[in-house]
Amino acid sequence: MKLTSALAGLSIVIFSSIASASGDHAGGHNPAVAIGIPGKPESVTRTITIDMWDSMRFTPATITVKHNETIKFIVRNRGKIAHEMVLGTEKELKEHYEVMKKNPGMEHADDNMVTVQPGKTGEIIWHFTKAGTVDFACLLPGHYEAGMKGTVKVDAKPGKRGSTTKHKH
Ligand SMILES: [Cu+2]
Repeated sequence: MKLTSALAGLSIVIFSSIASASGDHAGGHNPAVAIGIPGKPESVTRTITIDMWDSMRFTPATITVKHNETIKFIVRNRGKIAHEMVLGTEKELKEHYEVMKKNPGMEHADDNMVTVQPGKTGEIIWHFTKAGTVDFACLLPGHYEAGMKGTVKVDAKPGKRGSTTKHKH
């Protein structure tokens, strides 16, 4: 009983430290987030389909987009077990993965991630506001370690804008 509540307390502490570290995990739309911001359906400039496999791979695992593009990712689970796609910096993904390993039954959902059951399809709409590299991974226990990860290269050359999304600096 005491142990359980201590553990619950501990995971809350871990969670809040991640929330403040990433600035976005709690579901806030922090415009300063390094990887971009949630995209609006009406601003989508391109759709990219990504397959997830039980071999712990995404295909394609390397994607190139243009700065300011809003991408709709159609995320298909082609395997027999659940997978997920989570966008983040490598640091955020690693931290989040450690939390997931300690809390295997943890349910989580946010604009930068989607969990997809076998044979199903999910989607993420993401606006890439900064040039550079955005990582993505499946953070289910064992999957990330097995190499279930990929990268989005965000080209510095601006893409065509959807409707303008203002972000403060
Ligand atoms: Cu997976």
